[in-house]
Amino acid sequence: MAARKVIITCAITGSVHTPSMSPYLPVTPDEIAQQAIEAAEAGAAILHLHARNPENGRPSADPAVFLQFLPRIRQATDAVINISTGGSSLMSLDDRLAAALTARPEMCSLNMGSMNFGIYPLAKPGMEWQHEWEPQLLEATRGAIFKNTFADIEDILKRLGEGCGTRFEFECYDVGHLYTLKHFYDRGLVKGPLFIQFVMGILGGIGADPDNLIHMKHIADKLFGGDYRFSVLAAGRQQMPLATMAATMGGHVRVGLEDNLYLGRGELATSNAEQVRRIRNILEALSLEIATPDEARVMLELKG
Ligand code: KMH
Ligand code: ZN
Repeated sequence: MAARKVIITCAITGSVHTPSMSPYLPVTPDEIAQQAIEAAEAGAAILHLHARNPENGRPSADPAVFLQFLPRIRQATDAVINISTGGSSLMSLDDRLAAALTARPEMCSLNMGSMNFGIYPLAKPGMEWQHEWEPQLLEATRGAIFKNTFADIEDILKRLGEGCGTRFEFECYDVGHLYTLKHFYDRGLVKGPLFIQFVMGILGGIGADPDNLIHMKHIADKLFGGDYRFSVLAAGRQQMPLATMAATMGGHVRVGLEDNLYLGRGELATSNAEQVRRIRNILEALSLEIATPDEARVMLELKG
């Protein structure tokens, strides 16, 4: 029997971490392109991308900034491009969709519910900030809602799914989000095979705990039967343990500096590729094979 292939997604920069937290967080278009290309060379089949203001590293939704790195990545790799529609909890929905509507990628993230998204505890006492916006942004998440209403989700499905042929990384931060996804599946607005990202360890969502992963998969099996694939991202230090567990349960994995700045306890990852190599080594040690971008396209029925 052919070996099962595991899809590695790498989330390159995100909008959670800030430049003062790690000198290795890519922020300029050059840095984002270079780290994305290296992550693909290391084995990432899917690159999940956000942009940042090149001047100060603040999360940006500006399509012009995305267009400074997307063509370089597309030219240098055949990785699946996945553009965030989550942006950050402080951006409007129109802003969050602008880059994806311009670039019309094969894949976009789609966040399956409104929630608190607390990153303010990342501001540790005594931290030295390079930019005033960093502590201000973290503090603002204390009073913000990450808004993804039923209407917002339907809007994204219509504009990007129907309009551009984009398929989705369905980001499910709790069990209830699986039922929301099932609602859209039953209405025929989303089609299998679904690619469900179990997002674990965000303050406001389900905890990064093995029991929760087992439960999420159990409910997804019940709701979607064989018509879905799952991947796991765990924020912070549970990133590698839960990714490993996901792969041994038949799933796929997401790593990257968007989700965790570290390689191990007290050791900053010096690049996204370093995390990709780490999970790849673990998977290969378990006799699991890594999916190429084209194999991921077949498994997830992407437009290519
Ligand atoms: N930052 C992650 C926890 C998105 O970009 O749409 C979730 C995420 C959301 O990747
Ligand atoms: Zn993201």
